[in-house]
Amino acid sequence: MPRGKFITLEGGEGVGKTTNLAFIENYLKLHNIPVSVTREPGGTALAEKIRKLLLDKDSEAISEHAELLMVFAARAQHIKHVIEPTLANGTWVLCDRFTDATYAYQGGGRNMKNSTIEWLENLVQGILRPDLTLLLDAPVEIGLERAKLRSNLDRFESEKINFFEQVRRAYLLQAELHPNRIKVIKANQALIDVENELINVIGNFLR
Ligand code: T5A
Repeated sequence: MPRGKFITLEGGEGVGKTTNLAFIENYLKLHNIPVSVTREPGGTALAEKIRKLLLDKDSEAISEHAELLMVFAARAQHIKHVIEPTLANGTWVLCDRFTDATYAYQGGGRNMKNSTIEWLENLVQGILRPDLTLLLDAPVEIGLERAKLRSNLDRFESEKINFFEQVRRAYLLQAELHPNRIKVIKANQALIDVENELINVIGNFLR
């Protein structure tokens, strides 16, 4: 049984990841590809508990190092108990955020060194990297407006605008560093146009 492919969906707050996840899942299923959808931080019972702690805006101030280690602790659980067994079983994994989010939020947003993140990435993931990453990109104000309409703001969403500008820049830098893996999708257009761009990129990947 061939190993499944690992696809990740990335982008700043409110760019439409959750909205487009279901669309991508259906598109893959239409092509008879077995796919399992998951998310980060989260994906296992323990990792979901860590997610809750990370997003709680009423928690005590979380240090940058604690935040980084919590993200990777959740990821270690997720990889061992969900991602690796699913891929080994021949099922594709479609994940809402992965380590590019760490480079964007903890690296870009919190100014943690990329070399530190890379060290943890190698420790926790070994050789595991996504086969394809879809980066939804939109001006920060648009994503935040959408996020505000949707629900109460969490601990990350309560950050200042400069934080999100740094997150966006770090994401785009990741795309420049990994042009074969990371495909940038324009997210500030009508949903149907976002979907068409996704079909284009995923169609090329399937071929
Ligand atoms: N985090 C995560 C780290 O700091 N480090 C890490 O390593 C990882 C993995 C997780 C948080 O954790 C941080 C980053 C995050 O802050 P999350 O829930 O995964 O949080 O991320 P959010 O960005 O908060 O997710 P959201 O659900 O807010 O945003 P989405 O999923 O991008 O947006 P979505 O699909 O919910 O859409 C928002 C609204 O916009 C509308 C939708 O209908 C919805 O109402 N919309 C559109 N409207 C018009 N045109 C379009 N094209 C639209 N697309 C969507």
